[in-house]
Amino acid sequence: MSNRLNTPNDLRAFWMPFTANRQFKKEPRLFVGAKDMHYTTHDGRTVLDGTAGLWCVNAGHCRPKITEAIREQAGELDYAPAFQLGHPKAFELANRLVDIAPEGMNHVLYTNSGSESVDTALKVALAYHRAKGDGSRFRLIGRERGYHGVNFGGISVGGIVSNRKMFGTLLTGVDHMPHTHLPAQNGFTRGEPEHGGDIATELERIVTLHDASTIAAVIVEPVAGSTGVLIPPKGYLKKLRDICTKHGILLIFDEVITGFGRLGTPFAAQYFDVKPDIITTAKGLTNGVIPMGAVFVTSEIHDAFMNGPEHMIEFFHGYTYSGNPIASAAALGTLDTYKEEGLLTRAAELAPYWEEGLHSLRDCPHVIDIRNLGLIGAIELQPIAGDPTKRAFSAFLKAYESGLLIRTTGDIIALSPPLIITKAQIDELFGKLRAVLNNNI
Ligand code: PXG
Repeated sequence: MSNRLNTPNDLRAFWMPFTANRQFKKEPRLFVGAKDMHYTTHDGRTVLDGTAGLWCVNAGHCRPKITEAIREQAGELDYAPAFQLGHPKAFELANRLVDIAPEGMNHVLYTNSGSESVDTALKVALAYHRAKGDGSRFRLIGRERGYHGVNFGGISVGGIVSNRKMFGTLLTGVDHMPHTHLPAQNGFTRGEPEHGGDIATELERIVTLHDASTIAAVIVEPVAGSTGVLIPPKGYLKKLRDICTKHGILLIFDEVITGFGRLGTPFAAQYFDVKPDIITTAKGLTNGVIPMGAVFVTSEIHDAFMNGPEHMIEFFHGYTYSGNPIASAAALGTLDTYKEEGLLTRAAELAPYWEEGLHSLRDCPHVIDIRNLGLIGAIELQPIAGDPTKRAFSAFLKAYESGLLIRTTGDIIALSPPLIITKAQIDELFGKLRAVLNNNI
């Protein structure tokens, strides 16, 4: 036996993100290893990953191509300045990304996270209008229940109250469209809901209120994830596109969770056949292994900046780690893995089986709704009266004890397994979840 200490002996210093810190530190849950579909816990148990980490490990864990790419790059070129200098892999990666992106999304800016991708996209949108001499377009429109990360731009356009209310005035000039969740009409829908497509016309009302000439961009998640999985009603995204086009407003799809195969196409824009002007990504770009994000823009947007003296910086924005060599290598290894194993389209094959398994839980206690699309699933539970979130958190703890990783938000269980999951593992996942839901939560 090695002497390696798998359990840190003091948990106080690390203030953990989006975590019930006091509960966790009383009953720690640590992962010390992972392979393919499974984690290993500090007490030596195996846990089936029903969430791809945090919606990011799309190719499964510790995949050899990715590990090897990182190892090699670390020994060859560890860091190259990101401003006024470059290195080959950042360019190679951008070309590979453009190849799988919706047609016309020909340029990529790099970031280190989804939150940075969102703030980058909002800044590109504002600066684009200004570069075109249309600087009166300063407003940004988000949506209720939207999640766009935790930086100030993202929480301003975001619509999750607890992520906003503690943080002052946020960005000014922001408005929100209504969310699309209609549980009474659309309960237990398989795939895209029938009702609610017309909610998109609320954007017309907002445009009328503020006047189109003041609005720079609309940002939405094509499928809202963090709020508890809201699938867009049929026709909704197409209507948003039409309204934005009509009024010269940029449409941003935040594809931080839908990007890289989650719906069975490389991006949700392709799944819904709706073309945004900007796409934000992160997570699956490097399989979650190294922090990295990418923002895709059309040639029209990019080209609007390419004027003025050639020695001048065209866009005053970027990060020390934009296109970092090790992150770029990890992303290339990830894209190789996705390609070799057909992972960017695999969710399309598995989706019907996934849907069947998920909806078979309808008869379990406290289940008030089930929703799904691609390899995403959500089970909404009836909250305990006067004690919201407790029932789902209890399900999370019981699932973890039983060897299954799920995510919960409010009283909603969200599922998004690695895209390598097998049918047998789908059965195992829903079998374990059924036992949890039946276990007095
Ligand atoms: N946009 C969207 C649509 C996201 O889902 C972000 C931006 C921010 O990404 P970063 O990399 O800054 O965290 C996200 C992140 C969950 C969960 O369980 C979702 C996210 C992060 C952590 C947990 O729903 N989404």
